[in-house]
Amino acid sequence: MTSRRDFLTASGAALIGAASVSRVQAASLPEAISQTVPDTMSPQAPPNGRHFNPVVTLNGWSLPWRVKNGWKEFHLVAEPVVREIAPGMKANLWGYNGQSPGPTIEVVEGDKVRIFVTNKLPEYTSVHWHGQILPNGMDGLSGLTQPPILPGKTFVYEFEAKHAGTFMYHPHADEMTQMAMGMMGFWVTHPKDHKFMAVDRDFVFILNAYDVEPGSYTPKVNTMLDFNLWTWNSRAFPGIDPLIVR
Ligand SMILES: [Cu+2]
Repeated sequence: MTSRRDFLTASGAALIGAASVSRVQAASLPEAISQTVPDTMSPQAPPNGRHFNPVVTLNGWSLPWRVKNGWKEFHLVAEPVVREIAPGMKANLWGYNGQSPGPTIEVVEGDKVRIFVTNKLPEYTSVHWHGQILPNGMDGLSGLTQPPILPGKTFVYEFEAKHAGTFMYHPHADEMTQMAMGMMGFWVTHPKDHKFMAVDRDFVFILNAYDVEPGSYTPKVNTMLDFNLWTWNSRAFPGIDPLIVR
């Protein structure tokens, strides 16, 4: 799905954003693919690597990767996004690669994974790979296991996907603001044996909540309980797609 022309364009864009890596390194960043619509992407058979049965992300999508020297490389971009919560209602959220939730990352048990995270937010961020067994320095807790990723910078996470399961990723940096603004996404580590507990279709969705006052577009991030929008993957009726198994 990546044309050579698209790749060159994206590399150019990455050069501007990735101030912490040299121009030579930036030119070798994987393409930062973005999604402009809240559509449910049909599952894509993995183009390389070991086989798995891809999940379907409700009103979302899975992030393409490239393989480089045995590592699966992804490029996440933390950024402000406009998410259509339902037809006729758009919200100013924060997310990844154009949407909230961010794209689903799908790997196979035992994969070596490298994720480039570029920060295009107006403040620092980090990514915590919730539930993964990984080296402490890759755990994404800004101020504790790493310095925060400053605006315009790119941080590289590397670890092996040790155990199969459905997980999430989210910032550990100004958490109350960033998660209330929609920063979250799925991580699915498929079992080595793709026939293990096989199902016809595996859907991933998270129930999240926002407080967006009528007439406004931006969530009130200090709201703790009195949310007025209960959403599935940052999407509300009648915008939630049906779960089509076959
Ligand atoms: Cu967590």
